[in-house]
Amino acid sequence: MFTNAIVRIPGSNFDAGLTTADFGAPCLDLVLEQHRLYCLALVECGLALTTLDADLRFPDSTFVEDTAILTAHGAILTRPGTASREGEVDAIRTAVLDFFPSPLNIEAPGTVDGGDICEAENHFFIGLSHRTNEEGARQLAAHLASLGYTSSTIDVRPMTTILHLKSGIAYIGGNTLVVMEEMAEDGQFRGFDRLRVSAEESYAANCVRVNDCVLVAAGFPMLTAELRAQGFSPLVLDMSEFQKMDGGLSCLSLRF
Ligand code: CIR
Repeated sequence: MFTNAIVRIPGSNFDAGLTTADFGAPCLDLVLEQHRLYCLALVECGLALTTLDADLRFPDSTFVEDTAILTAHGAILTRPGTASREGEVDAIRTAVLDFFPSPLNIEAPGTVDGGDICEAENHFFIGLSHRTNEEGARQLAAHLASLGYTSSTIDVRPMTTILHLKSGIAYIGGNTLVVMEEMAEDGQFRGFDRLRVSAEESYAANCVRVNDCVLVAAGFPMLTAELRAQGFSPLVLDMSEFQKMDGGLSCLSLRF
């Protein structure tokens, strides 16, 4: 069960963030409205929110997930793998300190984006990506081990359609992984029940279990129906404006 989440309001320069998507520029009014509804959904799921003001120094800073890994046993502040986002961590440290008195850190030359880290019970999958490098993964694995967790790496660099590991997988509890078709046969997932996401719905693989609900992006009816059929309770949210900036549901909050 999660009780809290940290979120950050998108800035007026949100459209100046990084993106590889070709869906056009985000509409700021819609960005703010979708973010408001996302926050409301977290509250409906029982979370108390720490809502940080927009930080115009960092256009991507609403994607707070990339800056920290918050676990039941302790926190790790990351070192994001792209220069324009490195400074976001200083800004998030204060909020994390309110809940975790002595967070661990990823140090240079290691880089880790939280979007590459998928927790499945007491095991963490660490994606090696164009953001999370081998040294970052090594430091993170050592930190996680010191907190009592196991971990393993998955190389997502050959997968050109995803930015982070969690763009393609989500652990939603009950030994169940939602996984995009391209990754579904990875040997590391063999012990899990797998809900496969077809190529045309692959954006929806980035869903998020929050207590009794699974947040799912709107516009992906097959996954939503499959979740329902498997006994999960999908809560559907429009993510169109965040998708334009390569963002998904998980990246908009740090849940703990
Ligand atoms: C970036 O490229 O860093 C942002 N525009 C999107 C980050 C998305 N984060 C995530 O999936 N965890």
